[in-house]
Amino acid sequence: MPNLRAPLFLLVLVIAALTPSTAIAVKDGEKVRMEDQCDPSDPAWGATGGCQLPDGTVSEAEFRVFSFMTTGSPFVASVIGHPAWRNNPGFVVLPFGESLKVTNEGGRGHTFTEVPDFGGGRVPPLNAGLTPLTQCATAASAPVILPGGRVDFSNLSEGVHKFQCCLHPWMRTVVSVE
Ligand SMILES: [Cu+2]
Repeated sequence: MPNLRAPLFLLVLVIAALTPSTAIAVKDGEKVRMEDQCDPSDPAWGATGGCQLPDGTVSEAEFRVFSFMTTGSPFVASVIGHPAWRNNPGFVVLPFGESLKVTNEGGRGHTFTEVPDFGGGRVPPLNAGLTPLTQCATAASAPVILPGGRVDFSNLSEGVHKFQCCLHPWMRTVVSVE
């Protein structure tokens, strides 16, 4: 069998080199989009501000199933909520000195909060066993970015920064400032 190690290694290098330009869709300089797919025709979203998307398809009941909130569903000791609730992309390489622009393109409120390590947010049923983070505890420490809202992080130090949503703690982005 031919030794594929060297060609595979080269392929990985090529993919790694291409990743920043292909994985990060930049619109008006934005780097991360917070997304969801709430269905605006479902009144169940109403209690906490409603759903402001024109065309989302996920009912609140479907969201609950993915978030292990349904009564009687088996508890799963990992935090994997509804996959449509996500930060896109989940990994960003940011040149030092460039600002990190984040937009909420979903129909629900989200936070984009820097944390020392990923953990639980401030909605206990969505934490799936994660310990709530103090950084997420209040609206003052982790303000909600409403649908259509933007936040801009400048002067990020070199190194790895972890950001998550304090409402949906599986919405995560790692920013590597280089
Ligand atoms: Cu969120």
